Amino acid sequence: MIQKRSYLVAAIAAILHLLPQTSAANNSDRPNILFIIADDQSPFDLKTYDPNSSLETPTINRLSAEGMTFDAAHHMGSFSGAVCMPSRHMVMTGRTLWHLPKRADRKTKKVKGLSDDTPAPNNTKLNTLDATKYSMAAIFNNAGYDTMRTCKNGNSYEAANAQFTVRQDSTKRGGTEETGSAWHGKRVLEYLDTREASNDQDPFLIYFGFSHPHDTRDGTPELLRKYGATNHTDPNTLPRLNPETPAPALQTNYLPAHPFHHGQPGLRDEEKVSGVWKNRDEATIRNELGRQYACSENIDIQIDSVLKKLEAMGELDNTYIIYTADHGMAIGRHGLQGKQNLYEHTWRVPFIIKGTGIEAGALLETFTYSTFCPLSATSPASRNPKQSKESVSSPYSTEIRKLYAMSFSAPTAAARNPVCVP
Ligand SMILES: [Ca+2]
Repeated sequence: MIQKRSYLVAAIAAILHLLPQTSAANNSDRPNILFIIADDQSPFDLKTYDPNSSLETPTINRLSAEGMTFDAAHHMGSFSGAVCMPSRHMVMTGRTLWHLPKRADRKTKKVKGLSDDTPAPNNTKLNTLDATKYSMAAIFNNAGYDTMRTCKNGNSYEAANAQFTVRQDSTKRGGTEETGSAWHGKRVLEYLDTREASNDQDPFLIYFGFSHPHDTRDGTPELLRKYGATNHTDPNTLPRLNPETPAPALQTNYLPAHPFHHGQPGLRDEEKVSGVWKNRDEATIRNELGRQYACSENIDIQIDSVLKKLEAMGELDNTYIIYTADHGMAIGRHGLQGKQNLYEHTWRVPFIIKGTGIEAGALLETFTYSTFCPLSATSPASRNPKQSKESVSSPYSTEIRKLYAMSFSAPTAAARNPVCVP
């Protein structure tokens, strides 16, 4: 299953080392960061990763053409069916799955008597972490950045989320401007308007998160029409495909059922997603793909609005833009529906970065995990001393590890736990 190798970790380091460090630059020289994260999106939905996809995302395509596309970014799996949770912890901390703060330590309070410098392999109380110091927004705050976040609520790392100085979180999975992705886009635009009005010259980190295309995939009427889909709500009937507006074709790896049980009886994503439930027939899957694409194109539209605003402000060229998702998604591939499996469509993620010093159109086949590295905010040592030589994807690593491991809570679908790659 895993064939890509981490030959090019050093290349990531080279990209990041192009960026100015805190002590050497004044605010006007320091780049802004726009970190965009979708919820539940397979990279193969995007033309960037599958040219045969019918999803139209011209803005994301342009980011890829003008920036660097990672062709083998993965999330590390999960200890439970809530894949979002560990993924977003990893994003917020730069830590691997093995070093995430355990459930009891997800608050800012540290475990008594346990040092942040205690090496993780010998630390039986894995893993304390002070989110007020060692999480994304905290690091950027301490480096003099203004930090803003919009995203869904829940299934995330609350102590880290709380470090953003401006926060507009709400779960928006509806099919209107107010209830869907446009809501998140408007929060970012408002924030930029405020900065513009006050002539704020501090660099910014914006965490631009979306609640879609995670189900329920209620697209806007016009985008649903475009992708031949309806917001199907009746579990007792199947959606009807409109022959005049074809829904997306089934994927080449679609199956009407998984060849063996996926390992988690009653799993929500495989049995309870509105519009799909346990159905795996062609009409259901193609309709759901149409809904997924409608939601994803809406995300692309919101990103375009924000990039246009940055351009109008004269900030676009000084902004690093990262596009990713917390994990992938099946939607019929291999007869599965959810994110709790270890196929490439699900544990790979889109990962694109654009900005000064990054070669346009570059493709990086590096095997990496999509942890977000704090560009320019501070030194890696002060960022997180425990992690600096342990992360397989760390751009600061000086050597490539010979063993990768990832996990899932059940022998779901494709592989057993753990998967090791020599
Ligand atoms: Ca998710």
